Amino acid sequence: MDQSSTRLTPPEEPRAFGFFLDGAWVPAGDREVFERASPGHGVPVTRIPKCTHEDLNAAVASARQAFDDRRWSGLSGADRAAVLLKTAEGIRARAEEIAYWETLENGKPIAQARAEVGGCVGMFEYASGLARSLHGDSFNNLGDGMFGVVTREPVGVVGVITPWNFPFLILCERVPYILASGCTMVAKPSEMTSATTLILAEILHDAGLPAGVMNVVTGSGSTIGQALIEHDQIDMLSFTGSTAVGRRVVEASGKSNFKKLGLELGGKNPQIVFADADLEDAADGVAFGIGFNTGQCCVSGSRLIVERSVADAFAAMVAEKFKKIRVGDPLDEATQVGAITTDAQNATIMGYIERGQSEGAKLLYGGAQLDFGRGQYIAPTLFGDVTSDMAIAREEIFGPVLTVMPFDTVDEAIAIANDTEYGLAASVWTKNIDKALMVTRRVQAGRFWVNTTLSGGPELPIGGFKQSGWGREAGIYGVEEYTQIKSVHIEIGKRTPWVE
Ligand code: TXE
Repeated sequence: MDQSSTRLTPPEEPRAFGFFLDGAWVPAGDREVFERASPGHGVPVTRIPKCTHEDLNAAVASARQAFDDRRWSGLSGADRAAVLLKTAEGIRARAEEIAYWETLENGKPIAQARAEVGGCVGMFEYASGLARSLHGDSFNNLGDGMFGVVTREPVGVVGVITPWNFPFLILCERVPYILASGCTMVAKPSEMTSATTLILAEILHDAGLPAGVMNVVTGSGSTIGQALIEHDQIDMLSFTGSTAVGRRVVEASGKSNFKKLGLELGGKNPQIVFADADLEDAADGVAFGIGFNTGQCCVSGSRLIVERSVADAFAAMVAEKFKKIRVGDPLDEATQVGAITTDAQNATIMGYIERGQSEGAKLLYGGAQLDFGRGQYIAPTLFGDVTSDMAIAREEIFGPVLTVMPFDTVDEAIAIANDTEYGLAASVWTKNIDKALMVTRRVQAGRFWVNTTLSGGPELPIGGFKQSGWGREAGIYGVEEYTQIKSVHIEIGKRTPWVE
């Protein structure tokens, strides 16, 4: 990595990683290796081992042993907090390295990657407080003969499967909360973007996390991922990815040990814009909501639902914003929108753009690949004349493609917003408090934004309604997900005999 000049360049040679087992690196050895090319540059950047089933079993056994002997859950919250805080420092110290590899494997702009890493420091700092404040409850109202206590205990060994769109951020929305609760874990990142998960394992180790508390296995979803979701020594599984694989996770849990599940799946998220909104702000927010991370966010605002009286003018304002977005080399500081992360995703997005046109939608802006000589890029794309039966209006495209649908009444806006199997996120733009509250109450989504979009932080939980998932990550809610509750009944004084 050339850090001396302001313009970063891809590495000369791909960086070879091992995987992380029982507190130590295991080199790839004679295992097959997955070579990942940077989607922004088309050159190989990392080499990641394809773990075997034996590797996975060893990782699960290590996490199991570390949980069962209480080397982590038996510590005080203060001791766990100390490790999490030291990890936050470690991430800060290695922030530039993490952002660089994240950008190379994912294709997101380096400035964005840096900001995400900063956010992850905050996740660890916030979760360290939760390790100390996590508590149960007591019942002093059961009569003089009984005292009741409800304790929270860590669920056990947690499997964490993450996707390629936010490899480090999504991981850090889970790991500190899992560790704060006292659980141990086995993480499996996407085969496309494993580097920063492996780096985090090393940072945690250096911060004093006991061996075996966090293990990382690398490899494909269909082999190692599938074995992890079926594993009967995994007590809970946190899965983030497609709804199709989410369904397999539910089936695997039912067929194995009924492991507890946390699922964050797809979204087709509405942006509702009323004529009384600050339209300049709204146009900027809508462009950000679909342009950010090239629309490859589960919470991307991919459906613009706009009041008819301003619909055409507002679509023109959004198109104007699209025109000005700086798309290009992810390693360039000034880039706002980078490359499409995988070849398959690139083909999927271009397929939807073609389908939108063949189904009769009107292409208002974009719609084409951008040629920068290397890498794969798609222009932010805007479709008008969209009807609710079209695939581009219903299916998660996971790319920079925005559809516009007009509405006439508040009820109609809410009905269009809720006309989807998903319920991950939604935004409303209006200066009218009644409309804002009505829409916030009635639109089914786990995250809601009023006059903004895609904001977040460690305090507020993340998760979906309907087919967007189960459970919540982050905040106090996130740490509680990784606990189970025990009711303790304590008799006071002499027992009333059953047998006289
Ligand atoms: O996701 P997958 P993919 C959506 C998005 C995208 C599509 C496909 O629409 O176009 O999914 O992306 C692991 N058992 N989202 O193929 O396959 C896999 O290795 C266990 C939305 O990348 O769901 C990776 O670590 N694990 C989503 C993770 O699951 C399996 C974010 C996600 O991969 C597995 C990502 C199996 N059988 C994609 N198969 C969002 N909404 O945030 C795969 N995996």
